[in-house]
Amino acid sequence: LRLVTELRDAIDDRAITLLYQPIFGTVSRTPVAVESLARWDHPVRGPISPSVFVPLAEESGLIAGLGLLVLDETCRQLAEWDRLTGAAAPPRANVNVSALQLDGNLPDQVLAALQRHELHPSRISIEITESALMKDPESAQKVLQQLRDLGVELAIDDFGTGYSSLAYLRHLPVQCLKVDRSFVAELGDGHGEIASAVIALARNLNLCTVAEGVETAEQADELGRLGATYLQGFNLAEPMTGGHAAAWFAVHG
Ligand code: G
Ligand code: G
Ligand code: MN
Ligand code: NA
Repeated sequence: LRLVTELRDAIDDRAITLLYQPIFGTVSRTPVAVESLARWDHPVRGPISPSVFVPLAEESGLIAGLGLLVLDETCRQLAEWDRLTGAAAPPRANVNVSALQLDGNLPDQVLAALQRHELHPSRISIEITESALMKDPESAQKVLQQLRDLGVELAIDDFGTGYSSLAYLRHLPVQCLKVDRSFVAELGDGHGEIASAVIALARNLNLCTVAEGVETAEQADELGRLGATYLQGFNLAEPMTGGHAAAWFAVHG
């Protein structure tokens, strides 16, 4: 209970910060996007993982505020990078949203954040977990279509770990599947079956793929052979602060 109060204060004080992990074109090996990842460095308890505080926020009614903070801060950071670097092809940002954010307010919130920071909607991609989509598929589909109509990209996170019907995929206005890192980890053990099947499925549906959790050069090479569109993982780049990312993109972008 005390942690909930502290989380509420942390959200109000913007003490929840974001790290940004680059996402690379598999063929070009150049960064094209980042995923924004929430962090809470508690003054006494130390770092608390989002796999702890996101569910806590969901249970305690704080997820709306946390979600707004993440959206606004990501857009603010994109606009700042644009001012600093003036890059011809500035990075896009993937934002994770919780199942509980997937309601009729989300499209307005995304649009407001984009407008506040004068960003084109194509700069943002919304990551939704497969399990969030399957909680209430009809209403999820409505919200996804509204987001898509705004011009933001949509990706299914942790793909393959939930239980979505494959047939249902065709009716969702998503552009990209994120191959769960558990399937990427298996590549090293000579078990590429699931990663291979997800990538092939995505290609047949004209969807792009982001392979997550790429930790070795061998995995990256194998994912290249399998035809993954994008790579993300510690082997290519770790999550970094917004300030560090500006310098990093100046060198690698
Ligand atoms: O960054 P890390 O591996 O610790 O993230 C753990 C989990 O928390 C992942 O499932 C990730 O998707 C989730 N997560 C990280 N940042 C956010 C966020 O801003 N919003 C939501 N809803 N989930 C997040
Ligand atoms: O569930 P989601 O895909 O949003 O989770 C993203 C999380 O994965 C981030 O919190 C990030 O810290 C973590 N991550 C990023 N790259 C790697 C990696 O190469 N290996 C592992 N184990 N985790 C990673
Ligand atoms: Mn994600
Ligand atoms: Na994921």
